[in-house]
Amino acid sequence: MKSKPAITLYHSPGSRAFTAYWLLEELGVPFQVTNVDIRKGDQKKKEYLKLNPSGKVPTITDGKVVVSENPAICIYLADRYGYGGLAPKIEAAARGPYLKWMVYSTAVLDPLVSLHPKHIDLPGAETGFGGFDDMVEVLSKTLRGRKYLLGDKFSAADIMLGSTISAALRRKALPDLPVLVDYNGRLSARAAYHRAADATWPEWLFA
Ligand SMILES: N[C@@H](CCC(=O)N[C@@H](CS)C(=O)NCC(=O)O)C(=O)O
Repeated sequence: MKSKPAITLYHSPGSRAFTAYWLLEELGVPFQVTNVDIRKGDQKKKEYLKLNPSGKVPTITDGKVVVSENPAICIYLADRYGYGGLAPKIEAAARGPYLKWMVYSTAVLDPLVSLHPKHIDLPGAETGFGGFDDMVEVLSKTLRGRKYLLGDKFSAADIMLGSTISAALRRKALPDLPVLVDYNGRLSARAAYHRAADATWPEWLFA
């Protein structure tokens, strides 16, 4: 008899849970998916709030370990199942920028691409996440002439930051600059990205 995978991904179609799904596909570890339909309010049910009091997806459990917040999930999974591969080792020079981009993805990029399309552009110096144009400049400069965030080596930071860039480009929440479009093209050509997209992006979302 096959044993149940240790990892469960709490997931809703067409959501930020795509990021964790993509990483799990890249890592090639067995996992099971529990659907938490955010459009039906499942994320606010008592049982789920015990796992993630914020009432948001994704969350993962791995045995007794419970992790929510996408960058934390990515850091945890990549360290545990891809250490030295998708996660640079602690002593590697790449570990610093790796962690920086992980945090940047939801501390800076996510709020800016959520607010900018609503024409909410606060002065950069007044917020922790800074200005939209500065963020676009930082990303463009970083990715210019570079295959991935850390250079030639693809890492879990590309999954974390790249999935946010990918979704933002699709929603036209980021300008379609060649440097961003090309980067997104490299990421979305990956087989694991496709498997995650097929499993998690319903067609009605793009209708
Ligand atoms: N900061 C969270 C954001 C997660 C998030 O915004 N999830 C959305 C779906 S894309 C959600 O669960 N929304 C349902 C709700 O807030 O009721 C992370 O990085 O994991």
